[in-house]
Amino acid sequence: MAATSVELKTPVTGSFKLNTGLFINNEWVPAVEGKTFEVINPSTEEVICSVHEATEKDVDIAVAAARKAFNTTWAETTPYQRGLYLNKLADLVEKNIDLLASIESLDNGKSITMARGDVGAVVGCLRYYGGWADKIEGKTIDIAPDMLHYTRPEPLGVCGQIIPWNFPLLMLSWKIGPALATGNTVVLKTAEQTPLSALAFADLVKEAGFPPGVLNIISGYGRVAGAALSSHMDVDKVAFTGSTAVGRTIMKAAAASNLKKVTLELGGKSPNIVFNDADIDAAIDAVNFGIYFNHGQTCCAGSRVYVQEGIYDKFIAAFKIRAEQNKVGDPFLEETFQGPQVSQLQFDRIMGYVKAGKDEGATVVTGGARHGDKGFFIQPTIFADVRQDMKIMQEEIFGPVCAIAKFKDVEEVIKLGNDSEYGLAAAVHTKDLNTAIYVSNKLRAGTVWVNCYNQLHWALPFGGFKSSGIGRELGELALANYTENKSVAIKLGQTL
Ligand code: TXE
Repeated sequence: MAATSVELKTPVTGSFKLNTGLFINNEWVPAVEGKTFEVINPSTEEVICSVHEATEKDVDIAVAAARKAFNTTWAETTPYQRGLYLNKLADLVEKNIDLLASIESLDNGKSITMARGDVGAVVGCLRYYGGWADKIEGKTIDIAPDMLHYTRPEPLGVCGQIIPWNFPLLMLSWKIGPALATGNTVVLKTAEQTPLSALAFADLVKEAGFPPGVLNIISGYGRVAGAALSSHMDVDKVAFTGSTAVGRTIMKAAAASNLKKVTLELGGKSPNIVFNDADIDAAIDAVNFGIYFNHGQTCCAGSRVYVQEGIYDKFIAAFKIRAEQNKVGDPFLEETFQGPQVSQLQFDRIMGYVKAGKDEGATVVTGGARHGDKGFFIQPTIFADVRQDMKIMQEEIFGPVCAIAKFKDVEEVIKLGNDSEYGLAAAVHTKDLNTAIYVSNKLRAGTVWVNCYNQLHWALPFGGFKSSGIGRELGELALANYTENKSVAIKLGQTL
């Protein structure tokens, strides 16, 4: 049988032990079929370790554990106590910030400073939803004098949660926070590219005192464990973040099985619009952060940049200088801004888009090649004079590749901005309040930033219009995606 733990080392933490089994019922168990898979360090292309791979049988066991907890211990836990557990977990995450951030840098390749930022946001998210746990209220509705009507928001039951590799721990917190606060139990499957930080996190779940089975975390492949979760007859909801193609598959599986509830947070191709009157230095910082943050592996990346004609040439010249200053390299160096892409597959996909941009005749302003000769590093790349019909303007690249085009006026840029199957995010840079509000209102996107970019917060709902998804995560709105309303009507005046 494969070992269920491994000794790892990072420059920040030194050596530490990591459990590599499946976390079910607060225990580390091996996968039933004994399968494992290798986890690759994207900075070196070397194997970090192997972890246990959940297959259908393991998903059944995890779902049964979650169901039992839902019907027993978790049902008997008061909302206040649920909040305390989430707060305790947040405290433990905060205490272990260096460990968790280092594992993220090792496995995902994001810079250690960014990874610490992610873990800080995990803490905030868990505390936020811990705060909500005892504030989830129904209504009394006055309908008739001889009746009492009230509503109860009740938990859905067992939630399957499938997360991607771009923000492994942060996506986990967005998913489990509202689910656990509202009294659900969870089976969460991490992305096969980045299972490690969630394994370290699972130890903290146990330490925080959650009853066994409330939160189960499994490593595994999408087409095996992910498919088993989304088609499971005893899973009441599936929450997914990932590609639009897989989102469609999950929805079909939900429909074909037990019509489980579905929330989806999918791809994007977000427009980032810069008007002539914008503060150009601030706009360049925002455009730079909008596309290159997390190596462009952000669903809301500002990957389509539209610059008004009066400042177009000046903007491109200044943005080139700014993008070339981004420090690309070893994620464990404090000054690094951009690490490697997550995998060979993602690297190849992105380089394919870079080639398509060149082939279709867009102008390479900077970058356009790999960085170094080892690891999945790509130079921050800017394409200018990109036509609206080019592949790099239409499709999600999910890498450090920015496509820029010129526009004349407000109405034209609204049309261009909305010319996408996606509608996750958008941004407007201008000093004119009227332009800012008018354009924000007209853009079909779940989030619009004005004079900033990527300003996410656990209290602010996030999600997509059009093919960018269904439902909202974060904020109070996420709670509704984890509860069912029950209406109770009581006839009064009778002896019970
Ligand atoms: O995503 P997948 P991939 C986009 C981005 C990227 C592209 C492909 O454009 O280039 O998707 O990335 C699980 N049933 N985003 O291939 O496959 C899988 O195991 C159930 C946007 O990595 O969607 C993983 O846990 N689950 C994005 C998760 O889905 C399945 C984040 C995401 O993997 C499954 C990531 C199946 N049949 C990629 N197949 C965002 N919105 O932030 C896979 N999975």
